[in-house]
Amino acid sequence: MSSVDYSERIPNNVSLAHDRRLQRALEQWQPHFLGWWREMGPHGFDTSQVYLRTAVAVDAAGWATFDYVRMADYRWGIFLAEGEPGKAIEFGIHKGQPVWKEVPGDYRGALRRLIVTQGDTEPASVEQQRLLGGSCPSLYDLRNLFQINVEEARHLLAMVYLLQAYFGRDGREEAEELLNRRSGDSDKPRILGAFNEPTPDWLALYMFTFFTDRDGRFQLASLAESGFDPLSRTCRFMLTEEAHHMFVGDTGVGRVVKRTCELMREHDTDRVRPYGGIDLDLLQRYLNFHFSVSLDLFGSELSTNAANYYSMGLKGRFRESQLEDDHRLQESAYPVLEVEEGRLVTREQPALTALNERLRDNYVDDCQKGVDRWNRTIKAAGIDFELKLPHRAFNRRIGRFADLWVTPQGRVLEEAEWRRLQDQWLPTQADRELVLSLMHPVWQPGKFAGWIAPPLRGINGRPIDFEYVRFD
Ligand code: BYC
Ligand code: FE
Ligand code: FE
Repeated sequence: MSSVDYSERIPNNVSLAHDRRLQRALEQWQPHFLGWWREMGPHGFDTSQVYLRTAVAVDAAGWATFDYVRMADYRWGIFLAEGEPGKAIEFGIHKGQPVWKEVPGDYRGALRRLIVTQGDTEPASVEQQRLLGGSCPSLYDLRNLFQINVEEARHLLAMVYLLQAYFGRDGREEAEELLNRRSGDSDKPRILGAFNEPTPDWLALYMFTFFTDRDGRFQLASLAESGFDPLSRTCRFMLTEEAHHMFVGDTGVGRVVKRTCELMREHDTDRVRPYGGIDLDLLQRYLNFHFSVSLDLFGSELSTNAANYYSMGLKGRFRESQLEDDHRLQESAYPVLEVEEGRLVTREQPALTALNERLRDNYVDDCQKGVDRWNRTIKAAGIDFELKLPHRAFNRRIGRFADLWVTPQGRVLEEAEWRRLQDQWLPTQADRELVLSLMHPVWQPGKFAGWIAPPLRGINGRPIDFEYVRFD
């Protein structure tokens, strides 16, 4: 493997030391990035020592180095997964040609757009989670939050590297803009919808990392198939980090479910609010919200953008190389849910334009597995309740269902009727207040807030009562 130069300010395996132009661009950008991190990164923990995983190389030993790090001293690196000699483009009209080491001139705009959209989500999530440290349910959870935050900031750097190394002046301008937009800002919002929604509490964080980081997983996996080799290799390495983000969401929601079930059993009631718990109905409403806004992130069901990205060889399907077809899709069809005279029906559509929907299908299947795990916990507690993914047409803002008023069960209603019932389906003001009222920080090692169960095990083989964060 290529060696990592530790002597540099930015640990990397991209030969930064030998690229003066890129160095200069990054040296300009880096202070702005650090300014952004101070202003918009985790609030109030600059001097804390956090037991973090830092990537210092891309091999098994280097990508998961654990140690205490002062938040203010964190060093973000630029890493690409190892290249494969002789690699060919897997799909689209250039299938079989060698992968590109430079940006193909004709596709420059499309590629830049994909990279900017991906890059924009990373700092957005950090901004959304900025205040959560102050209400952590445990030091274990606090550490996991910061792990995610530093890695999302690294993902920003990963996209900025591509912009600065391969896109010249307009790439540098885009890199600056990534630091200028702000989640939820009315003048300069983040690009995609879900990244402008607030993440005001830890239940929202777990739902976000389960549902929205999982969109990240599927988008990154598609970009990892790219014929533009630097993008592919960057995304491959990002995916290794992404797994932990989804783990935090999966186990986070799972632990809330577990605690709720314990309280239900102990007090023989499904009304656990008086006992400091979060009821299953409320969990379902949070789930409905986060699932539906995350579905929007896949774009329109039929999209010529998606078709073009694929044909150009820029963005593939999930696990493209494992699929058995012609990898061009000019002739094939794919079933897509549509609206006809106010009814939902499935129709065959050209597979190329249906690629967003196909990726959304892969995503929904994966989400269902997590929901099944949570339901096993509920069942094991002897409780008759099932969490469910709402219908994919429910509460959508993007695509063909955006103008439709669909229930979580998939029934199309009139707007007024839907609005009358929406408090059953989406988090209410009272739900939000209840959850916020539970958000008191727990700072003692091994202690957990009363609304969430402890995890099964600690991080990196450490015990659950390990001092994951030290305060000065
Ligand atoms: N909100 O042709 P269409 C992650 C726009 S998450 C607002 O259907 P396309 C992470 C669209 O831009 C992964 N606007 O869309 C997770 C287009 O705009 P124009 C992020 C939206 O292009 C947690 C118009 O609507 N990565 O990493 O086929 C924490 C028509 O769109 C939305 C990527 O997204 C929306 N939800 O597909 C941290 C990968 N959806 O042309 C990080 C890169 C669509 O009218 N992005 N629009 O101005 C893409 O591949 C595509 O841009 C999309 C959209 C899949 C997002
Ligand atoms: Fe990310
Ligand atoms: Fe993530």
